[in-house]
Amino acid sequence: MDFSTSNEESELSQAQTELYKHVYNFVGSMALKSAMELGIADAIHSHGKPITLLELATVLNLHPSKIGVLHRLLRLLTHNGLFARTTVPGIEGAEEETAYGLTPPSKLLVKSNSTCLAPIVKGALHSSSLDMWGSSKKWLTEDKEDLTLFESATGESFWEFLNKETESDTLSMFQEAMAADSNMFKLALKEGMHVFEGLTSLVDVAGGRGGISKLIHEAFPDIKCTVFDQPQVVASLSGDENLNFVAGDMFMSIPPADAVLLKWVLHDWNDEQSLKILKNCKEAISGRGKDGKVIIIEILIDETSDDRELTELKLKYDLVLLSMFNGKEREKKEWEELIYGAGFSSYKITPICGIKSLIEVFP
Ligand code: SAH
Ligand code: 2HI
Repeated sequence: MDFSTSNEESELSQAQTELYKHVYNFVGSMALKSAMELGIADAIHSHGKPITLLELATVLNLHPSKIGVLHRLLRLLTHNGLFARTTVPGIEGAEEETAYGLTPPSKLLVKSNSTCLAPIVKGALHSSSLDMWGSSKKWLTEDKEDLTLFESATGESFWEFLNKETESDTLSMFQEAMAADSNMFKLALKEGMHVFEGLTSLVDVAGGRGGISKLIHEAFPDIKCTVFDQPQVVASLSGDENLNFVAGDMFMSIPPADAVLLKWVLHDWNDEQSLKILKNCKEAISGRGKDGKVIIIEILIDETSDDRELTELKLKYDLVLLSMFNGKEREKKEWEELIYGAGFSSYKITPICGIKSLIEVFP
């Protein structure tokens, strides 16, 4: 009998493996979420060197019956590069033991580090980010225009949800995630200094708690920075002489300045809303004539220059923003349409931090 697999069979089983990889993508995300909640990266960091399974289980306060579970969780998380597996010498001449260390991505989970993205993991994988996906068929088949997937699933918009009295923890979670992302710009800002040179004032429109403005303020203490956001976000915040917080609605009007910064803002809004925001930005910088500018920090989808994995991440972001806000990540052509549509005359794109680009827009 011939047991060699036929072409048809091997194609079928390859297809099955390929499909299952997509099905179980979520397990990697959930294992990461568990690691973040347990504080595995913090424990390794405090230990100061790679930690053995038993030591880790002890400092994490795990029940002794769960040591095997921790081992299996770490087996996946080392396989996919989130943690590193090494060996340490055994105590008193005993055999060497397996130990777990940090890798570049898990160093970003250490809460005592100044660049920590744990708040992003927490928010992006929180039930308020995930549960709505169960309603996608209902959303796509119902005849309610403009409703977001989030609204279709919960009956309210994501902003309404965040701004409810009872959800102040969720609003904080969201704002902390945005601030954590902004903090990553420390190094990028140093390299992109020229963008801010010569400005006397800057408004950080929808700037949240002012994460990026604080960095700009440190680097350029003479620029008068204004963080402009919704009252419930900035009401309780205070800065100093050259860093102040102003409450308002960017769809109504934006305080005047030499330059406007929009970081991670336009992707929350559809084209019509984004045009309105950009036109208000143009008005805000009009006092400076041709020397004013709008600085946009956002994702640029670029399938020709980016590798497949980076594009995949950007396309995933696009669906996340679609589901939460009917927002979108944009390709160059779409950015151009918005920029010229709002009446600006030119723009310049520079890749900046991780997956984002910096787009300078001139009147
Ligand atoms: N730019 C910040 C925050 C991005 S999150 C950062 O990158 O860290 C988007 C922000 O838009 C939130 O802080 C939200 O409060 C703000 N926002 C939403 N609607 C707004 C409006 N109508 N006017 C001003 N800000 C608004
Ligand atoms: C916290 C963080 C995020 C979130 C929800 C949260 O939704 C994100 O980092 C993502 C997305 O996953 C996001 C990023 C920028 C933005 C909106 C959402 O303007 O509670």
